[in-house]
Amino acid sequence: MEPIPDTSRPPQVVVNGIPLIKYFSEALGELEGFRVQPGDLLISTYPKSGTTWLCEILDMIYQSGDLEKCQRAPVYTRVPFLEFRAPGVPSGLETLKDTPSPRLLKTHLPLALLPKAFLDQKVKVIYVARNAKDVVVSYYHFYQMAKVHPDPGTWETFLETFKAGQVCYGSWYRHVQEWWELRKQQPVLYLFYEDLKEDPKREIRKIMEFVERPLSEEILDRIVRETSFKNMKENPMANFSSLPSYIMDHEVSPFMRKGIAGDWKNHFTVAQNELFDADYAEKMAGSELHFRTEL
Ligand code: PPS
Repeated sequence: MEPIPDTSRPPQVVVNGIPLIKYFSEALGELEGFRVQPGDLLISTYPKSGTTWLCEILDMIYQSGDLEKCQRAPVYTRVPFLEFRAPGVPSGLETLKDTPSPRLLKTHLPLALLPKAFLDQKVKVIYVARNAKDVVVSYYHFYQMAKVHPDPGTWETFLETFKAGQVCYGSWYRHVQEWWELRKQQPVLYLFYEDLKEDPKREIRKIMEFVERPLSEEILDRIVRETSFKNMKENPMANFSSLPSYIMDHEVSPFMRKGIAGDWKNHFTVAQNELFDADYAEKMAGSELHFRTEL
């Protein structure tokens, strides 16, 4: 068993009003002057919205469906996570030093904390959004297993913290809306987790078109198959099992947990659901965004 550094569950740190994992907040200084390269593609999401799924799909597209090449390293090395930092493992910026161009980059940062170069140089972005109810359930389990987060407390408390935008990365409501608005200024392909679940082939076609990498029907079918929840859950290069357990403890809750739309129904009480809907209606009033909470 690897030694467990005494670095577990540091309290979150607030930067420009946005709560963050303490270690990630320490990466922001160095990230500020981040230089983008021609051909960079940014994968942006609020946490627990299908990031890893999209990373795997994109790496498969970039490797023209070559399975062996996609096994070359864990997904967090193939697609560096910009603001990632944790004790005893390479940071996102360290990983980037060995990442060849054209690069796939991952972030959860809200626009206020995103390195300026991504906006100034209008880097192509693929954003995936997931309905808030499934996000908060997934996030609750993730807080329990990923010990870079503070203790989530009870489900009831966590739900309130989420609604108040006080979880790491702040308000879901703001995140999904501001990245939606960004479409007006730069190339952003805005996808929905529920659409990917409903018809992965249709959504992967959209992605291929956006990144201008057309592939054969046979390769497309292979990408759909290899990036299914079942296959990714069993794939050690996609399921985060290679991170030390003092960072992610899959025995508490696996990273690849359920991978469905509608699991929130197993967690929300009727009263919690009613209150959530009322608060949601206020926070999303006037938004063009419509989410499906079940399929
Ligand atoms: S993270 O830590 O924020 O980057 O997490 P993220 O990858 O965004 O989201 C994790 C949730 O996505 C589910 N997942 C998938 N669902 C369907 N199909 C595939 N292939 C897939 N891969 C990951 C994962 O199970 C997490 O959701 P929950 O609801 O917890 O199962």
